[in-house]
Amino acid sequence: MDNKKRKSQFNQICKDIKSIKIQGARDIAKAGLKAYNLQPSKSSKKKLLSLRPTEPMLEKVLNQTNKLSTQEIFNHFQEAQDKINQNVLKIIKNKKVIFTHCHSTNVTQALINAKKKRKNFEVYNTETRPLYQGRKTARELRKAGIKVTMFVDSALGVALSKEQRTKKTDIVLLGADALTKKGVINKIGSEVIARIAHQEKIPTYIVADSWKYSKKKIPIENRSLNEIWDKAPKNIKIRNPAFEFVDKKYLTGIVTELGVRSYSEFLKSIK
Ligand code: RUB
Repeated sequence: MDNKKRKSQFNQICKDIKSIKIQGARDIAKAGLKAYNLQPSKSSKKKLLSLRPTEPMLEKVLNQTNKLSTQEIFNHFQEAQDKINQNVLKIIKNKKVIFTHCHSTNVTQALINAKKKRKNFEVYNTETRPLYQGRKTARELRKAGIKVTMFVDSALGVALSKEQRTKKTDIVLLGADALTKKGVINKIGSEVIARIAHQEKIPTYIVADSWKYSKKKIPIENRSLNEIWDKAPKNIKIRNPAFEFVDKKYLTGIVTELGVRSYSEFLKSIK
């Protein structure tokens, strides 16, 4: 492939990551690596890391290109997912209603696997404004034959609360962009979900590849205001944080390729 073509493919991947056509930590890391291989340089790395600043797994992957081949890194993703799928089966044994948010490949693949293994459950999910990643989740799960009920984000209390007329949510499964010492970072809305679930005594688990762990301080990405209100009147302030921090105190545990652990046990196991 000539240089011009490589450059244009690199730019296209960057565009797709920025616009969230490619989204979710795992697919961002995979696509980022593919782009880096087209133009391996310091400036490519800098550019890729600037696209979605809340993605430590992308950084980890790019930092490992001198030690591991692309195939070995891709193998890790697949092997981790296979183990995660097995481990998720252990926690959703008799759970009937599973709640999830946004679109996480680690979560959706585990649910699709559970369906294949003939687990009987249905999923409640959020639409995930402003970019509606919940639709992607709903489509994928429905295609796999899983019953899905989608809620507007502001109805997540209804979806989680026992007192409401919906069926009781039995378990919450959330993905993660970053796993840190104090808790995790995931799509905006995750903290309030985990907090309500905690209050309602609904077990909440993070489902994630352990490569998302980082010791660094992770910045929270703020996205374009046009995603919320295109051509908004000038004197209205809008904020569009893409992610938020979820304190480990709200989490029942974390499911990674290393097993099902409490969050503190997980931290010990990756040290
Ligand atoms: C996606 C999101 C996902 C995590 C984990 O946010 O918050 O829960 O990235 O995803 P966005 P995965 O749509 O803004 O990228 O399990 O696919 O790694």
